[in-house]
Amino acid sequence: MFIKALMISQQAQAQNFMPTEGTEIAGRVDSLYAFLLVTSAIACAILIGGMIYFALKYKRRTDTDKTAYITHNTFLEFLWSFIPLVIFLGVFAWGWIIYNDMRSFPKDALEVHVFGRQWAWEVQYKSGVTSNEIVVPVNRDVKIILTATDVLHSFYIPSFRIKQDAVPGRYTALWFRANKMGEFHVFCTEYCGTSHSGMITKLRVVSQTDYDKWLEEASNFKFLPLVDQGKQLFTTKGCVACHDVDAGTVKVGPSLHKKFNTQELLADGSAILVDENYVRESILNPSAKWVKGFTAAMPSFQGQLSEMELNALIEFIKSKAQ
Ligand code: HEC
Ligand SMILES: [Cu+2]
Repeated sequence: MFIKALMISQQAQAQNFMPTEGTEIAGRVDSLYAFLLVTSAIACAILIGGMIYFALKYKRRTDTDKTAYITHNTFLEFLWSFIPLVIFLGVFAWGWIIYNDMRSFPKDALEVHVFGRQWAWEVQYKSGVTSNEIVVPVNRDVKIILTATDVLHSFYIPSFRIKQDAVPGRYTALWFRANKMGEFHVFCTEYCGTSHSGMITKLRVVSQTDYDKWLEEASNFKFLPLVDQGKQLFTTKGCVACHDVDAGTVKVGPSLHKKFNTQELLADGSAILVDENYVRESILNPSAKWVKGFTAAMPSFQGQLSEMELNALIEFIKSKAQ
């Protein structure tokens, strides 16, 4: 049965029934899952099949037809209790072993910090590099240290079959060892507000050399022109979930395309020039002035952006004025 479960899990893989197995543990989770599926299917067939068979076989055919008077059968009852008990205990042990391996953190893992915020994942490397995608080397233990800056989020990599809550005010962690190169999805699986479904990040598994190269390039970030820094921040800080900058479309917040240096209509009927100070205030204290037709959906970024980052964001919004 174990072999069969394994075969089914491999077939499911081949037919894209399940997401790619990106780690060794993912394969073990799938085997257990396939085993549960197969034993459930067999139990279902025996139960429902047996019921239909006996219903037909012992159907009352004439008025005088009488069913034999049977109260119980100790041996049968023992069997149908004992066999499931053995299976359940087996499943428990099997699951426990996998779970234990998932939760035992390897020593010398590459540690990466990840913050959940409404509505983006922000990644911070030990070298100081921040990023909005997670890049890790293949065949290396990686430990993700999680926290959240506003509400509960949950960090989920379907291809690795691992998931962990990100809780404001404390650290949680998970680990994995990717054995396939490629791009994988990271989802938020704890409903966290309007754009929860857009809280998606890429996890890229690359070779050690590509990883070193990427890290070095990312380290040169502070030498990027302000506009380019702002552009990256606009994604990392999650602005992009609520603000369009290229097409003039309205998302949760107003489009910032061709917005700088124009007059903005406010909810109280007055108008204001969109200049550096207005943008700054909009970011740090969004409720100070409400744009007409919008709700107070924007979180305050007070304390979450350095002065340099603010400048970069403002320059980026400015660059979209043309
Ligand atoms: C949760 C959605 C959301 C996020 C995230 C968000 N904003 Fe906003 N933003 C809004 C909404 C809604 C408004 C309009 C209401 C108001 O004025 O507070 C707004 C207003 C603004 C304004 C004023 C725009 C205008 O037309 O006058 C600016 C500038 C701005 N946001 C910049 C940013 C930047 C920069 C970030 C990222 C650091 C950001 N926002 C993140 C929703 C968001
Ligand atoms: Cu979330």
